[in-house]
Amino acid sequence: MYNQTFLLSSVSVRTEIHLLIMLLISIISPLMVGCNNKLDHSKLVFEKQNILADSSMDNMEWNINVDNAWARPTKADMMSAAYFKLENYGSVPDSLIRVSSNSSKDVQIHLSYLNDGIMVMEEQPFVPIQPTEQIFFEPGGYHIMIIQPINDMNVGDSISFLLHFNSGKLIEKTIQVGNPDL
Ligand SMILES: [Cu+2]
Repeated sequence: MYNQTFLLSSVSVRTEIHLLIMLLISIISPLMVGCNNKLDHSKLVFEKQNILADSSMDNMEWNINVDNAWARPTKADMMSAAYFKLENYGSVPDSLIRVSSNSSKDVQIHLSYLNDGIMVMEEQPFVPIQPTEQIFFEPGGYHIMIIQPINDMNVGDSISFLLHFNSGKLIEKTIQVGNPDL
């Protein structure tokens, strides 16, 4: 009888312990899952913030502008030139590597300079531009050579150019024919 009672109580104690463990597990499990979810969620938020930070940094870092653009009037098939100020407002260096236009069969980046008192010009494979730097494309210096315009370029006309940079960035710029300062 004593033994039986002991056994019974022992069983009941074990059952209680078992139930207690089950109860604890049932309480802890959702907490653990909740905790994991929270970790995953904050990780996702962190990754998302990083992506946002990266893309906003990209925008902040690369910021090159074309201002004061104009092109010299000419007749179809007669060479002309386009001028502008290139300015790097961003924090990364880049290089202008090509300029194209559907208004001319060929467009080249040139540099004019004095050689033994004679003005010569040479095609440039690229024009590097550092952060905060301004590069003036102007008569007697860098210019965009419009080799063979398809149509007459009259004052007031506009020509669309595409500036290709080494970074892969492109600037599309519509340039007015005629110097606004003249
Ligand atoms: Cu030239």
